[in-house]
Amino acid sequence: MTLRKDFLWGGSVSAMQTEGAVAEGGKGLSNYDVKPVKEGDADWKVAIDFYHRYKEDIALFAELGMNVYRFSLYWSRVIPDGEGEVNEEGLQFYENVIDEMIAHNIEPFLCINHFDMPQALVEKYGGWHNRHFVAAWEKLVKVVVERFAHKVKYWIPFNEQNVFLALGSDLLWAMASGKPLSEGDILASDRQAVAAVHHSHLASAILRKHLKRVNPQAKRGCMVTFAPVYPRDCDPETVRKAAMLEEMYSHFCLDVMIHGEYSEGMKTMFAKYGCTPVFEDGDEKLLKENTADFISFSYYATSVVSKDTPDENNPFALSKSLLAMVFGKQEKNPYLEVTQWGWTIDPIGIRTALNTLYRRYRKPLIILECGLGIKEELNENNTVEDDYRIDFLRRHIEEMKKAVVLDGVDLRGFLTWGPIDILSSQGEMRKRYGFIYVNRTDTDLKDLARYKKKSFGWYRHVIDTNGEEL
Ligand code: BGP
Repeated sequence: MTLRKDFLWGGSVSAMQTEGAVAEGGKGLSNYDVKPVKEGDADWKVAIDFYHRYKEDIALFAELGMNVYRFSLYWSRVIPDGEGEVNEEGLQFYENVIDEMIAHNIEPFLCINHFDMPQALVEKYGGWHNRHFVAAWEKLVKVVVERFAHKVKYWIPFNEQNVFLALGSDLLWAMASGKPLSEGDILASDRQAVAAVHHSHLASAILRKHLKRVNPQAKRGCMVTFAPVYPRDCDPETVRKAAMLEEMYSHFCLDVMIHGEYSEGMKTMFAKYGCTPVFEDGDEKLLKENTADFISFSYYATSVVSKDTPDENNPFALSKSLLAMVFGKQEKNPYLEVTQWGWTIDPIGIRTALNTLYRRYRKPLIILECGLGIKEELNENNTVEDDYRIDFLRRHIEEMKKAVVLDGVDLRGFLTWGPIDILSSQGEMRKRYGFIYVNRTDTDLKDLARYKKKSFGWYRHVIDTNGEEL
């Protein structure tokens, strides 16, 4: 048994990490345009200039053999103030990109929202904790679905929807409130975070409802980041804590997207901490009737918890601390190496993740992000000998295949993060994931020329052989 013949091989990106042209084509201001830039990092103004170079980039993706490309929209390019007039020029840009992909036999995979928000909405309503966002979202979704539902087969509403609950992180700044949360009242913040996540569930269901209406054949998915949590030792208390963290971090969200309701455990937790989400008339039905057909997820690293992991009595604090644990500030796993950014390198974890998700939900899965972010420079032959990337991906794909062939997981695709070098989520150009090198640094735009790395030929061969030859 091998991978399906129609297996999806490709790459994922987001609008703000690639497009640039932030003040062109009628685009409105987004929260990223006003986000303070850290000393030494890039800003989002040019990114990799995909807005002007999409034809060249899509031709390269086709040469790489990709049959799917996952991208997102800048909300403020489609509706500059978030809820008013539609910007036809912006919509047309996305239509051109979609048509270009189709012309190259690349399936467009659309993520409506990847952490960006029109700044006008942020200033008016604060963020996703405010239900006004749901109404504005419905307008965006109607426009996009009516325009693209017959061209785009794969749809997800949000990138890493479970991260909405990760209070205190930079991401929440971008997603849930639009500005740094005030220190202090944990419960108030939790209430906001739960409200934001609840509104994101309603928004997801709204997307699926409109897709069903316009093109019932469209694949209606959901997306989370999934990180297996390992107990540091076999003390039952540590094991319990690890399981609870995984529950709080990922399953609380997937339960709603797949079953259309919160688990009993979450309802009890919400009640205990005074965070029960507010349901209006029709919400329950909306969630129940518009669940996801497939689960997609990002996989980068795994984490370790010990009995001493703080805040054991406050599950919300626990889930927040998970992000920090995954991304570097955690207990070391003595069995694993870490990247330059301190993320564990754990190929076996991808098999564990696939099994956990498939056994619990029995839905088709798509790995939507995976990859190695590393500092790189062009050599004198205008390439990068990135054997470490080949090794990283080879080991992950081997374990992924075991999940399919030996464990029977229904996996439909594997997309790497950043098939071309792009800005990192924090706005760093020095953290590169691509098979294609982009000639710019954090602070010097240079000529933005594209060069193939060694891994380009390797990934092309993997795709050509449908993962048989790694
Ligand atoms: C995910 C996000 C992406 C992305 C990726 C890699 O969490 O979906 O936006 O950038 O992680 O993270 P980073 O860019 O920080 O290395």
